[in-house]
Amino acid sequence: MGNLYLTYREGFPKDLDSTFIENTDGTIISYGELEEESAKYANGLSELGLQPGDRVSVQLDKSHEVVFIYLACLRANLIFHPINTAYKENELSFLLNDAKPSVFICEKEIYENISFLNLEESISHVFTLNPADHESIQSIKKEGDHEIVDCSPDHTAALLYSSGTTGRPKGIMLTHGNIGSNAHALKDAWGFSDDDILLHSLPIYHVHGLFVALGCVFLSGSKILWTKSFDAEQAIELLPRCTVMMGVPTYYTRLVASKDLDKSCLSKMRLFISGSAPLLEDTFIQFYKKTDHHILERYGMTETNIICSNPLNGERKPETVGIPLKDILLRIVDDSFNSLEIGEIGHIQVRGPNVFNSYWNLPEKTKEDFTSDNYFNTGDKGFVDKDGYLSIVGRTKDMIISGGLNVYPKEVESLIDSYEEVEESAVIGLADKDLGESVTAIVVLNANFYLSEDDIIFRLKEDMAGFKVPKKVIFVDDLPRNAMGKVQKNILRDKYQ
Ligand code: MLC
Ligand code: AMP
Repeated sequence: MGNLYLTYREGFPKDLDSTFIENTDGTIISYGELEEESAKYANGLSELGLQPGDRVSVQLDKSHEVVFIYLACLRANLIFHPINTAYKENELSFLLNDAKPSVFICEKEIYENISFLNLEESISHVFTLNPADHESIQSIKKEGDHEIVDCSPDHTAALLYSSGTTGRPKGIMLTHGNIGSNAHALKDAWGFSDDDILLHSLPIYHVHGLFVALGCVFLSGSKILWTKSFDAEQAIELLPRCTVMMGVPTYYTRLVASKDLDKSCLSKMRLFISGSAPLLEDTFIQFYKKTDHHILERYGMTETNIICSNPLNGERKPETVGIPLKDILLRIVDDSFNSLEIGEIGHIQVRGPNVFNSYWNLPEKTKEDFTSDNYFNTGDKGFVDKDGYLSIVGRTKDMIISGGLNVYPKEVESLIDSYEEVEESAVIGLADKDLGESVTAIVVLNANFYLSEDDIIFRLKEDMAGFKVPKKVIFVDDLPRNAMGKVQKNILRDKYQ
């Protein structure tokens, strides 16, 4: 059987009373509860009439209950579709119209305003999570054993969206095999055991918090200290009880900036892992000075899960993301896809059991992103050194990573350009100490029109998730263009840095 739930369950501790999650209010969720609750939800979802392959879309604040629902979907071979809680109506509406879920579980505010979402087809079952609500997902739970649905490793387990250069989000279908094989590779690479206690402060609607972190824990039967979000002071209070932490680079820059971080609170810690965005050498060095720990940096993406990692034992080189994980092939190629030598910069392509098979309903786009010998074009550029360590030096995709979240300039530009006062705009990322890159809009106004920075930010916040909204707006008379008429963003970046 290729069902990912069974893969995970092999790692659960023998004693199912062992703690899986400890919440900050002290409540404990055991592995036994995880089994039982996920079975109850799976029974309930099946009784609603859902069939393997149907989507369950979830836009909920972080809670252990969402993990139960994720595992329930795996058990019943339904496709789990987590949605960023920051998404506004327009963004949510696009995703739901595209994914066409049979079940949508959301916060009460969205539930009560579902009619504003302009759904092309109504969703059969919409629930909240709060047991006090009339339509709570908790009400569908059914006691009793649940027979895990047989499926192949090629069945889709999860649908995660990432935007693209066109600004239109693409659904990425990750299979039971993709997620399971990567979880095994990571558990081994990072030496997870049932002695581990992971500080889990990441959101669980992305690969990092959902598959990377939870996968290592499930497969090793280890324990999680679970926080709603990342707060450096809270993390410093919890770290004395932890052995491993995972985070985006912003978590580490915030920890380094805190006067309370020192070696005395890290007596049990064995490993700090960073990913989702570049970790600056300065952060790596400052963190080591304060903690005696070399942060382990790794590289991944939604389409591929984790590709490369610095070693657990061995040299962790700053500004590299290490070597490919077990069974993953990586190559650096030129524009004509010829393989390049050590040290030469080119496009990063990957192949392996971790790589997704196709985009949701976008066969042409899938074809475009894979080579004839089935390597996936990551859209990242880099080189490999003599020891096989990969360094990422840029991207061919126009994308900004702010605090570990991707922002696609095209999406922000399209919205700004839709304002009648605006002639055109260019959105760029500028280096930022806290967020890595900070979204910045360069705007040309139409003659005789006026709009302030605050006006633009205020309007954008109405229609898009806050993390995409520029932190700064700069007004100019025109945008620099090359001979082909393309806006030269490198000139803008150099000028405004
Ligand atoms: C929140 N805000 C951000 C932001 N996060 N702005 C820019 N970039 C971000 N990442 C804005 C909000 O809109 C809000 O704006 C204000 O900041 C306060 O919100 P908050 O939620 O209180 O912010 P904060 O707690 O400081 O969050 C920052 C953060 C968080 C870095 C802790 O974004 C985070 O946890 N990021 C991790 C994302 C992640 O898991 N990425 C993994 C992707 S998977 P206002 O104006 O309304 O006040 C992947 C694959 C792989 O990439 O390799 O792992
Ligand atoms: P996402 O699609 O949200 O999963 O983002 C994946 C992208 O994040 C990759 O294609 C890289 O551009 C970037 N990324 C992830 N990890 C790292 C890292 N350690 N260093 C640099 N970039 C990274």
